[in-house]
Amino acid sequence: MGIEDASMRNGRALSDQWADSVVVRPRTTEQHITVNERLVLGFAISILTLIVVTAIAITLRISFERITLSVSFERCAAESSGALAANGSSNSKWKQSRDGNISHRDSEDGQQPWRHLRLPATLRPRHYDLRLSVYMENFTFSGEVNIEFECVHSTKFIVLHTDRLLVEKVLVYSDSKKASAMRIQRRFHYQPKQVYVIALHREMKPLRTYKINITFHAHIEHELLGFFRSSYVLNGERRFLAVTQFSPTHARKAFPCFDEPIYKATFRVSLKHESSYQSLSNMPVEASTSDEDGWVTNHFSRTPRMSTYYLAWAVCNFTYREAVTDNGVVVSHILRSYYSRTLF
Ligand SMILES: *[C@@H]1O[C@H](CO)[C@@H](O)[C@H](O)[C@H]1NC(C)=O
Ligand SMILES: *[C@@H]1O[C@H](CO)[C@@H](O)[C@H](O)[C@H]1NC(C)=O
Ligand SMILES: *[C@@H]1O[C@H](CO)[C@@H](O)[C@H](O)[C@H]1NC(C)=O
Ligand SMILES: *[C@@H]1O[C@H](CO)[C@@H](O)[C@H](O)[C@H]1NC(C)=O
Ligand SMILES: CC(=O)N[C@H]1CO[C@H](CO)[C@@H](O)[C@@H]1O
Repeated sequence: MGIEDASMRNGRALSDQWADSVVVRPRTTEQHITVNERLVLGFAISILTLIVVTAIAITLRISFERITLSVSFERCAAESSGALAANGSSNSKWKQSRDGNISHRDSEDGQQPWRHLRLPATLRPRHYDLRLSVYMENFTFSGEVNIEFECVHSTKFIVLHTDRLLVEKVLVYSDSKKASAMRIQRRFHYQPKQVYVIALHREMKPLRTYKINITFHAHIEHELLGFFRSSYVLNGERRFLAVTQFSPTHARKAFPCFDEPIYKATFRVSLKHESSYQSLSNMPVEASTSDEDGWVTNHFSRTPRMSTYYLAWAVCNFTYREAVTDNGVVVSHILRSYYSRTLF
């Protein structure tokens, strides 16, 4: 099956990435460092979990997608009720629609596509260019995403997922008129459905392609969802790493996106971070640039067409020396053996 082949390839690409970055960069200091095997296993397992969950998700595609979406929406509704309390009117409307008053909700949906459980099927993303700067010293990141999408049905609204992201700038371009940005009537975050809505002055037309540029920033939370941080102790020193867990619906916590499995697109990711850290993603590094101030930007090559929850990256501080355990077992070998047990 095509998709499963892709999943194999990606698993392999990721593990090759690991192997490369772990083995290729020897340190000059001959310090003998031992690694807590629990750390190594823990990290391996978190990456493994991602792979396994995505593999399951692909196998059970449609049903899984429906179940997890509704589960997560139920939970998010409960979580966001506090934030919503500030807005009496929208809160009561939202509750009404959740109570199963379908006719009431449907009559509103005509003009307000952001109230749907699913994204309106009016736009289809094709490619994402995602640039992130990761600040490990204060656990924040800022990013810019450029999404190329096709209009399927005429609409004035761009509705895409965001959660916990602070959106700054938004620019929309039509491919036919590259020079000027389209006028935006209003834009807002609609938390009950974890979407960001951009209402344009003029409708977008079917079969045309458009581009949207969004800049945003957010915290790297200490929680196993989205783009989150974790830590371990090495030689009595606490070290941090930041990794992703996007399955099933958490990519929206890392960048604005059409975060439903049916919206498959290609992704090009670049990660900027301090040079004491390394970064990994689904694909190999295509180019790497360093600034004089000790920051590195890794540009990863374009992924195959895939769903958002399949994207993964990590910013960590493993080096070759650290990767060798007491018994001389190399981290990449452990990772490899995990992959081979699950995937091959
Ligand atoms: C709350 O209501 C005000 C005015 O009615 C509106 O401007 C604002 O966007 C609403 N906020 C949310 C979160 O719905
Ligand atoms: C649904 O909403 C309509 C209009 O707001 C109301 O008249 C009706 O009683 C509601 N039905 C249920 C089952 O709540
Ligand atoms: C985090 O650090 C970066 C770089 O030092 C800075 O640009 C950013 O504003 C900081 N963010 C917060 C929330 O302090
Ligand atoms: C990364 O590891 C190196 C040694 O391998 C260490 O000197 C450096 O302080 C670490 N950086 C961070 C941010 O933990
Ligand atoms: C006009 C503008 O800001 N364009 C940017 C959109 O995003 C891409 C990639 O993130 C940038 O390369 C463009 O410069």
